[in-house]
Amino acid sequence: MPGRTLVTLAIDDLVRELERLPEEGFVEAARDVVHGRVLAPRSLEPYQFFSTRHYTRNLIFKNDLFELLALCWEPGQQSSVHNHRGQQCWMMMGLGRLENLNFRVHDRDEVARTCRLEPTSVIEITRDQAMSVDPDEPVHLIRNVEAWGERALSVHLYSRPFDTCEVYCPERGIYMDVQLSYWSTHGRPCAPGR
Ligand code: 2CO
Ligand code: FE2
Repeated sequence: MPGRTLVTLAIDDLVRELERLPEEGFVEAARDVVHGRVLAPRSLEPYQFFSTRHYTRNLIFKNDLFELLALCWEPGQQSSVHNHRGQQCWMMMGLGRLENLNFRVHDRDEVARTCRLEPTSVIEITRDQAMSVDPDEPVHLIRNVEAWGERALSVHLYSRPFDTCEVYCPERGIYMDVQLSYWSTHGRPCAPGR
């Protein structure tokens, strides 16, 4: 949000700040927090796990109301096109920057599990420009543009937590449910040596 003074804080302080927010009005208050803060990169070191295979999902904190993850992206890595199960999603950068591509879903057939995707907007997420996923257009893809040649670490806030999502194949016009998993939780790898 232009014109706003950004406060730098460590990830633990962000967790504490979010934990203090009341359940009622959490979405509005969390959006203000996310757009008004810059994360101290060193505080994110315990959650930095990069893989050459795909981006990694690293759990920082979870309760009934929200979940906070660090996602680590090598240059060229990207997510699938996916949704968030109707939950809110905000993203802040800890390291580097990412590109967000939004899609509009047309002709969704819940029985055949088919739809058509229309690309709509592209948004760059930077350390001083966090992003809120638009609840009216929640299907998106995130990528770390290869030509940028820089690793990225993004912090994702979800409210409420979810552990499955829908993944869309634009070329085939289909979508499916996919289970989400963690690479590490609270700084400890889930399956060492993967
Ligand atoms: N939602 C994806 C995930 O949790 C990352 S894209 O940003 O929301 O893996
Ligand atoms: Fe997402």
